[in-house]
Amino acid sequence: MATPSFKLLCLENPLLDIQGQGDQAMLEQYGLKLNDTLLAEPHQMGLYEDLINNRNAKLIPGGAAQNTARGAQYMLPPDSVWYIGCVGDDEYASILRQKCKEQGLHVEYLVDPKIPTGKCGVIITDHHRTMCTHLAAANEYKLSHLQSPEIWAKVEATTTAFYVGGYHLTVCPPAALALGKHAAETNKIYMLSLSAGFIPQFFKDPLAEVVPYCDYIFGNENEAKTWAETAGHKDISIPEAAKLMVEQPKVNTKRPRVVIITQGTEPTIVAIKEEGKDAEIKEFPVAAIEASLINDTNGAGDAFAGGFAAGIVEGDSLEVAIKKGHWLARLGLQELGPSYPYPKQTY
Ligand code: 26A
Repeated sequence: MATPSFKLLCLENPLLDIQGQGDQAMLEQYGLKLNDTLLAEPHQMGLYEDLINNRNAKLIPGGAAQNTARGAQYMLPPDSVWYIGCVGDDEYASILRQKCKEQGLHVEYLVDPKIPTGKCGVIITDHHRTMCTHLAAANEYKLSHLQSPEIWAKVEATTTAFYVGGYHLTVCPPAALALGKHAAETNKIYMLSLSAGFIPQFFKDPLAEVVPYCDYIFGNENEAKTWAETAGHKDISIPEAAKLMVEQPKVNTKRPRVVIITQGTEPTIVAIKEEGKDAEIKEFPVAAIEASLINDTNGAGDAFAGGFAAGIVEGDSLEVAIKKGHWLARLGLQELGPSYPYPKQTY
C-alpha cells in the first residue's frame, strides 16, 4: 500500500447543498437576485424546507472548497487531499462524511454538537444557480482546531500546498492567515479563491490581510471586477483587474504570483508576476461544452480550481494545470450539483 501523503489541505465551510428547480417567483418570494450568493437572513430560513418539500430538492455535498477538495482528490492518487472545517453532530454531517469517504477525501472536521451542520439552498433556474447559505456550525470554525497538535503536525509534516476558500474569510480569518504564514515561511504553495462578489465587497479587510500570502488567486469575472472596484478601479477590463491583483505586495518572493480569472466559456485570463519582473497576461481558451450536455452550473468554478490544484500538486506547468481545471469543470457541469462522474474518468 502506498504511504499516505496528504499533500493538499483545503479549508473552508462544510455545507450540504439542498438543490432544487426554482423559478422567478421563488427567487422573489425569498428576496434573492438571480445568480447571487448570500448569507441567509431570518426571513429566508423557510427556503430549505420549501426546497425539500415542494421542489423535490436533492441533498448533495457542497461547500465551495470542499467541492474543490473532492475534485482535486478525484484526479490525484489516493490519500492526497484533506479538508478541515466545522460541522454539527447530525444527519447532514453524516451525509457529508459518508460522501467524502466514498470519494477518498479525508476530512478532519471540528464538531460543534450544539449547532446544526451548515447548508446551502441552491435554486436552479435554467443554467443559473442562486445560493442562499445558512452557515450554522460552519461559522464556528476555530483557530485552536487548526493549531491542535494532531492537525498542525499533519500541516507541517505532509502538506505542501494549501487551498483556502475565500468564503472562509467570513468565518475565521486567523486560520486562513495561519496557513498563509506557514506556507510563506516554509516556501509551500498557498492558493485562495475569491469565492463571490460579496467577499471583496464586504470582507475587504480580511481579504487584504491574506492576499500577500497568496501564490495563486482564483476568481470569476464578476469577482475580479468587484475586487477592482473595491480597490478604486471602476469599469476596467478583466485583464487589467487581474494585473492589478497580481501586482499586490507578496510575502514569499521565491514563488511568482498567479491570478486566474475564469469567465464561463470565454477564455480564462491569467496574470503572472515574478519578483522583479513585469506582470505578464495570458489567455487560455475553453473548449466550450455543448449547452445540451450541461446538467447544472453549480460548482463549475470549484471543479476548475480542483483540477488546477491537482495539477499544481503534481508539479505540472501552468498550461497543464489550467487544462486539468477546464477538464474537471467540464465533467462537473454534466453532473447534478458540484459532483464528479463515477466510475471515474481519467485525464
Ligand atoms: C459563506 N458562504 C456563503 C459559503 C457558500 C458556499 N461555500 C462556502 N461558504 N455559499 C455557497 N457555497 C457553496 O458554493 C458551491 C458552489 O460553488 C455551495 O455549497 C456550493 O456547493
